[in-house]
Amino acid sequence: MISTGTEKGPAGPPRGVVALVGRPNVGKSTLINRLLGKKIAIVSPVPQTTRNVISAFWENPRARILLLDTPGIHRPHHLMNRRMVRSAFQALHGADLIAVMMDAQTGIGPGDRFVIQESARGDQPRILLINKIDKVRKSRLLPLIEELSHLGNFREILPISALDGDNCDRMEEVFFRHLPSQPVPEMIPMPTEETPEFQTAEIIREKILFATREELPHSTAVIIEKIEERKGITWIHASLIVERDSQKKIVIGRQGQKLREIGEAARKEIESNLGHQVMLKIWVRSVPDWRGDDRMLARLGLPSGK
Ligand SMILES: Nc1nc2c(ncn2[C@@H]2O[C@H](COP(=O)(O)OP(=O)(O)OP(=O)(O)O)[C@@H](O)[C@H]2O)c(=O)[nH]1
Ligand SMILES: [Mg+2]
Repeated sequence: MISTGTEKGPAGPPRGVVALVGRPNVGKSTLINRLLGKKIAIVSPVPQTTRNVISAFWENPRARILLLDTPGIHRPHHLMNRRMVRSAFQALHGADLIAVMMDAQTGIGPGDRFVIQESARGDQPRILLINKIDKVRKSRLLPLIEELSHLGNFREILPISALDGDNCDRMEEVFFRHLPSQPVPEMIPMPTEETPEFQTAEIIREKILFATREELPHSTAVIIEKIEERKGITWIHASLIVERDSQKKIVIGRQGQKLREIGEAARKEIESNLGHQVMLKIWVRSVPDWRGDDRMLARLGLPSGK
């Protein structure tokens, strides 16, 4: 555990925890990467891409903000999904400022209403980010903002595009305005993204999400068994977990082609992050119902409990 500051003292610059929450696929991870200016969270067109709360300090001269990216809030059908959603709620309830995000293109659905309602349980300030405005006409956006202004009692509503950066510079100001100006005595979990195992597993998982379709993205997980340095080369041994042998065949592909594609794409990105040669070995294992398996979920960094 680390502390974002327990010291007493004169009012300082704004500091605190900002949680980004919303339905799956609205663009939370895209935004956190943009704000930090580097990739800390994987992004894909597949809903439920993010499975863990991912945190990173957003340092700048005017504020010290811990940004939390969270799993998309959805109706869970597996123990894994229940834990994902619970961790998103924990992040939300522990935050000093809640940024609810929705997708301008899809408009307000029952999932958004649920998130808005749940985010209002505490007394923290909340802002609403309407994302993907690059995809909608102004004539559709204005009535949407009007409708939302009656819905959630938000301090501010900000239309943005996390993809092309439109209006994202204004977000800094919005965060500064609504964060407490006193140090916040808040204990938060150690940022998960800092471990090389987590980062590496996520990069591999991202490549799987792009290389597979239908049920497979949701039925796969990646576990890093070992990372070792030998003569200037990083050796990574990873297990790619699927649920059934039939899925094993798909992810390996004809003559191993699909798995080679996934491994190659992941290795290139890991090499570019590390700045040196990487050897990546991936074994595919089938673990029936791993999404309901307590030990597996613990290895994947999901919180314990029902
Ligand atoms: N056009 C457009 N697409 C966007 C924007 N922001 C995100 N996307 C796309 O939306 C998809 C989902 O983005 P993510 O950042 O993974 O969404 P998320 O909310 O983190 O999703 P989960 O992790 O599943 O909860 C990706 O294909 C992104 O490229 C945006 O501003 N405009
Ligand atoms: Mg995400």
